[in-house]
Amino acid sequence: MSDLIFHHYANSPFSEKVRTIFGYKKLPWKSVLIPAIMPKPNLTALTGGYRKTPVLQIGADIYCDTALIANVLEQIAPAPTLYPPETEGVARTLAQWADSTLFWTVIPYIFQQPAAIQSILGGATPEQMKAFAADRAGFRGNAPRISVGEATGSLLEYLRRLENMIGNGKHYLLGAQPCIADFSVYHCLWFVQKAKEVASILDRAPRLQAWMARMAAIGHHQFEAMSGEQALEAARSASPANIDAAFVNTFGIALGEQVTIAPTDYGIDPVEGELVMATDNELAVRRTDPQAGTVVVHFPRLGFQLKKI
Ligand SMILES: N[C@@H](CCC(=O)N[C@@H](CS)C(=O)NCC(=O)O)C(=O)O
Repeated sequence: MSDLIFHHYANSPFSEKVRTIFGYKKLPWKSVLIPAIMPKPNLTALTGGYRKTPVLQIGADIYCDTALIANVLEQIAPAPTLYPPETEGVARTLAQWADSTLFWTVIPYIFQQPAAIQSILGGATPEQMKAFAADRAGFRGNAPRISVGEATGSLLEYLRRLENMIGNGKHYLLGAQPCIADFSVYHCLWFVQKAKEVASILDRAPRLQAWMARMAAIGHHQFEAMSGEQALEAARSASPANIDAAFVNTFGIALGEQVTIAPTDYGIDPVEGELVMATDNELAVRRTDPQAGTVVVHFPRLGFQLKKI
């Protein structure tokens, strides 16, 4: 199997979701550390403009967004599954809620409390803090803007609901084993835990804390460092995988047309290329880049907008 090349940084919650999935599935991976703010020249050479963290690369195939990355890892290593059949629909829907609503409750809860910012951006100089704030101001796009009071109240209510899902011998959110929803909720609360000064809110949910310890114990499995240049070389020297998937055309745009694909929520930088794939839950474009060569960049359908150029 080709290397699983993972572009991420340590303090990124969505990266922690995927690192923990590597751990759960015992998949070895290559770790490419990327900057937390723009510019990210090696990454955007691969993606064609998508800048969010993390991104998974397999040779000349580039997978954006952790909802899709989780699907890809499930195909590579079906056991243990992230989607037990009896709860797949509810698990995917709960994961989608956590990756959007819970995440955008946790972010203002942490970043509107100056003491907490210190422990997340610990060691950053005032200039770096300023650069981070300026980067994220542009990045936020359509993400909800809520006050710290609203965020605290919502988080308390969400913690009560999540706490209610664990217990009576049920060790994970939807059953005896973790599913995709566990990984999506976990990365959000992991970020709260890291913001030590405001993490005591989690003490209100002791069963959930025990669940967090079980999730943390999964670990990240084995990984080796790789440089951004080596990752570009891996893309250049590979060809994108053959695409053999039914075309689901809900847009009236044909395969082979030039299109852009962009997130609809935040970090909405579009990626331009030739539409080569549209399935029930995945879109992909082929593009050629001076540094990365010809790559296929894949996105989930949900949360992304396709436009004909
Ligand atoms: N829907 C995306 C969300 C990813 C996301 O919001 N990542 C954050 C970091 S955890 C990000 O991109 N922050 C800005 C950056 O890293 O440039 C996914 O599931 O991958």
